[in-house]
Amino acid sequence: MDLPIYFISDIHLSLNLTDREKQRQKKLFDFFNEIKNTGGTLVINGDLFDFYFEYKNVIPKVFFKFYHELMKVRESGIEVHYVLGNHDFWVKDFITEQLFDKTYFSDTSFEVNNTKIYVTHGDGYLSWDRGYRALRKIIRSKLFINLYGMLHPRIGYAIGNFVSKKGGNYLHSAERNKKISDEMSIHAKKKIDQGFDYFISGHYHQAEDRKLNDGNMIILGDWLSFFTYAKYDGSEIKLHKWKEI
Ligand SMILES: [Mn+2]
Repeated sequence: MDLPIYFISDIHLSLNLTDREKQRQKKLFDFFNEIKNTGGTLVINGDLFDFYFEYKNVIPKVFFKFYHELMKVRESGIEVHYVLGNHDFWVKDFITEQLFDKTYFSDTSFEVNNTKIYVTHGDGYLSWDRGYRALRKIIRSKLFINLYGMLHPRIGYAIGNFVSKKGGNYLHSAERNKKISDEMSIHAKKKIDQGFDYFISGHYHQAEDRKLNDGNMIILGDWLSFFTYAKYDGSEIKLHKWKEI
C-alpha cells in the first residue's frame, strides 16, 4: 500500500441531494483532491452511504457525482479500499469489481512499514448491542438479501430512505461517548496485546485517539459534524480535522 494512507468513515452520503448535502459532499471532494496531490492510499471504513442496496442490474443514481469523483481519485493512481459498514453492507459487483480496488465484508488488517493496523467499522462490538448483533445476522443473510432484492428498487429505496436518518444528527452525549470509548478500548487492547500497533474504528461518530499499552485506538469521527480523518505517514497514525474551505 502506497503511503500516506488516509482513513475516513461515516460519510453517510444521503439519498436526498439537497443544497446542504451538495455542500457537504464538496468538502469530501476537496479532500479527495488533496489525496490526489499527495498520492497514497485511501481506506473508507464503513458507512460511506447512509443507505445502499445494490440490485443485480440497478445501482442508485443519486451517488453519481460521488462515483465520478472516486474514479478520478483512482485514475490518478490512488488505491481505494472499502470496509463495509452497517449502513452500506448490501453491495454487489458494481462496488466490489468496478468502483473500489478492494472491498472488505468484515474486519481487516494491514501491515505497512512494520506497522500493524487493525481496521473495523466497529458495529456489533458493544456488550449491550446483543439485539443488534442478532438483527445483523438476519439482515446480512442470503435469504434476506435475496428477498429484499426482489422488491422493486422504488420500494427498496423508499424503505431505505425511511430507515436511514436522512443526514440527521448522530451526535451523542459526552457521557455516552465515554462509555462507548471505554468499552471499545477493551477490544482494542486485546488486538494491541496480540501485536497490533493501531486499532482503527468508525461507526461511533466521535473522534478519539487513545493510547493503550503499546498501541493506539483511533475512532475516526465522521463527515457529518467532525470532518476528521486519520493519516499514516509511514511512522505514525494521527487524527486530523479537514480544513474548512
Ligand atoms: Mn456505522
